[in-house]
Amino acid sequence: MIASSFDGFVNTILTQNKFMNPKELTQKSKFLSYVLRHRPDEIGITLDCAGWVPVDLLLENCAHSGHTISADQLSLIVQANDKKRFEFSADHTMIRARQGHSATVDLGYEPMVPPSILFHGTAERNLPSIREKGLLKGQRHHVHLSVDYETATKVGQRYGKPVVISVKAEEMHRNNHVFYCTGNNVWLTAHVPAKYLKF
Ligand code: HQG
Repeated sequence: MIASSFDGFVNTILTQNKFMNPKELTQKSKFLSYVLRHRPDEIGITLDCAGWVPVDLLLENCAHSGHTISADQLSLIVQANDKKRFEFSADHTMIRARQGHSATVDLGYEPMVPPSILFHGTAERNLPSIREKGLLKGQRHHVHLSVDYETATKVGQRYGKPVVISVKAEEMHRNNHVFYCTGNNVWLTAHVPAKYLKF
């Protein structure tokens, strides 16, 4: 995991409460990403059409599959997660991942007007194909775009030497491409044709 204020937050919690080790927290957070975005079936749960699952059921089934997470730990993961990957429903009884799914869900985001430029971080080796085909969503439901260069660099670093590509989002929007913004400021769109990219 990328070093961030997350680690600082966790260390504070540790010093105060001594109930959670940062490595364990990261492991549990990764496991939750896997289950809530990709494979809920692995622990015998089903996401509703908007990606939500009851918190009680999630914790019970995590425990049964050998990945015990307490309610306090879950709250900590949701609050402290560096990218705010998860969210609780208003009454705290349901939880979902905010984006990044390969499982079939409709997150219910409303179309929004994007900023004029967005950024996409990728690995250098992907450039020839991106120049030809534009940005493709691959396994996910959408192409993921960042609002700033730094975040896009971190995203690109996950796969190799990072390169940041600018996306002419406003122009795309004018030409009827639809954009969504998640609660954690990641912008989503179905496809970015190469003509809207600036390398
Ligand atoms: C690349 C993380 C070749 C694309 C991040 C990327 C993000 C192409 C990879 C979120 C291509 C897909 C999503 C083309 C796109 N030819 N390669 N035509 N079009 N690609 O992980 O955007 O930590 O599915 O550049 O922070 O990297 O999971 O998408 O390198 O917000 O919360 O294909 O996932 O968030 O990789 O990352 P991914 P992404 P989390």
